[in-house]
Amino acid sequence: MAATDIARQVGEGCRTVPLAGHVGFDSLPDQLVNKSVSQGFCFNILCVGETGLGKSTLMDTLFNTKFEGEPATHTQPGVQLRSNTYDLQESNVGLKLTIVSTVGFGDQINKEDSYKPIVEFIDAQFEAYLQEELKIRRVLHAYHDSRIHACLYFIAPTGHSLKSLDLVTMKKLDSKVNIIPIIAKSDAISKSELTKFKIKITSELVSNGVQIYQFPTDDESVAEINGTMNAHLPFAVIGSTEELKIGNKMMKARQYPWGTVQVENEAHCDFVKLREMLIRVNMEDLREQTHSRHYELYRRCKLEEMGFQDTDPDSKPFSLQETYEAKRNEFLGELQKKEEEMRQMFVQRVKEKEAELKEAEKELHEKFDRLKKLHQDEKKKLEDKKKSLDDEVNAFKQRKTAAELLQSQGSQAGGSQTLKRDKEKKNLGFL
Ligand SMILES: Nc1nc2c(ncn2[C@@H]2O[C@H](COP(=O)(O)OP(=O)(O)OP(=O)(O)O)[C@@H](O)[C@H]2O)c(=O)[nH]1
Ligand SMILES: [Mg+2]
Repeated sequence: MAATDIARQVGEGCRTVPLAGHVGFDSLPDQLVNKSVSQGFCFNILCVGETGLGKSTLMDTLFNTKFEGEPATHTQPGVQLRSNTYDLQESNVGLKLTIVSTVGFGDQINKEDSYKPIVEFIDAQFEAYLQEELKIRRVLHAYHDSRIHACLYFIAPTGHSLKSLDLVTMKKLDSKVNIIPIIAKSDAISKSELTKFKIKITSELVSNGVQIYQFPTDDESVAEINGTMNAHLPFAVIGSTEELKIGNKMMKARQYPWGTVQVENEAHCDFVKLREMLIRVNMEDLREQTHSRHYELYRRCKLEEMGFQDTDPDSKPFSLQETYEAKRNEFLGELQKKEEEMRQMFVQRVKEKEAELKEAEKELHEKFDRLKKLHQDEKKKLEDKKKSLDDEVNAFKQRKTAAELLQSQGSQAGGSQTLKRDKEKKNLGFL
């Protein structure tokens, strides 16, 4: 059968055929569920908030367990991120949960760069996934996906307004991660103040163009609950792992000298709303949004940065291979240009060095000539001196011979004449 015939059959003219009996492909969704359950799931939460705002306590309360983690000091020189992964099991569903928490956030005098380590961390997880995706032999099903699915942004319960650090950080993160803002330690704020605080926060987020995560309303089954919950954002939460007996039930609560706050009481705080929205209703949507929106954006920017395009300047489709070849040619051209430049530079250097050496040789010759002349002058002077000394020696020898002659004559003439000889010696310069 020709290829065009096949296309016609599966395309517009595709017939609906009634089945005569049960075939079994209605079990496909079950197969999918079984496969997913056996593979397990992963969910990664990032908690961003100032030191001591109750991040660890809230995570412990949410997952009903005690995760390890030391409280941070307020003396950190910069912001860091601490990541821990846990394997959790509920019924027959396994969940690989990663909790990443900021350490030292908001503790520095200069908070200008506080958002950077967080952005870098999120990007690093995207980059790791992209690298895995680009591998020739990729094993994405076994890959531990560390991309952040939800960012719980802890707002201090000031009852006033958002701090500039909060606005700047959320603005930098909103295109990279699903931000769910929460008012931490909301037991510190009165009911009427809380209502005003929520309105203030929402209006500040809108006026600064910060996009927070909206629970999806396109799926009918959850549209109503999600729509209602969107209106409750930011959730005001309280965390506690302490269980107190209230009535005849043990409940998570915080006890104060004046009374008790129940974490799971919706009249006291929005903890239950957060748990429902984050875990029970929208966990899959958060994972999905991370992949289809935030990761997709990162991937697109990264590939464009690397020079890949889907279309050429005339809007014609441009395949990956064409892009690769164009890039390769561009690279080879640049390499050749660089090589030529280096060759030219090398020739120029050699010429300069040659000129330098010639100059040095000339200087050496001049120095040699000067020294030679100096040496000749010196030699001449010494020869003159030697000659005058030779003359002196000769004159001395002559005088000596004359004196010896006189002496021998004197000894013959007798001692009377000694005086006279002495006188003559003196005249000759011997006495
Ligand atoms: N009043 C009140 N106190 C809370 C709440 N949640 C936690 N705390 C207390 O706040 C203190 C700090 O809580 P942590 O959970 O360690 O805070 P953290 O944000 O993890 O702190 P670091 O990891 O050190 O940045 C502890 O004493 C908690 O008991 C809350 O909702 N309300
Ligand atoms: Mg902590």
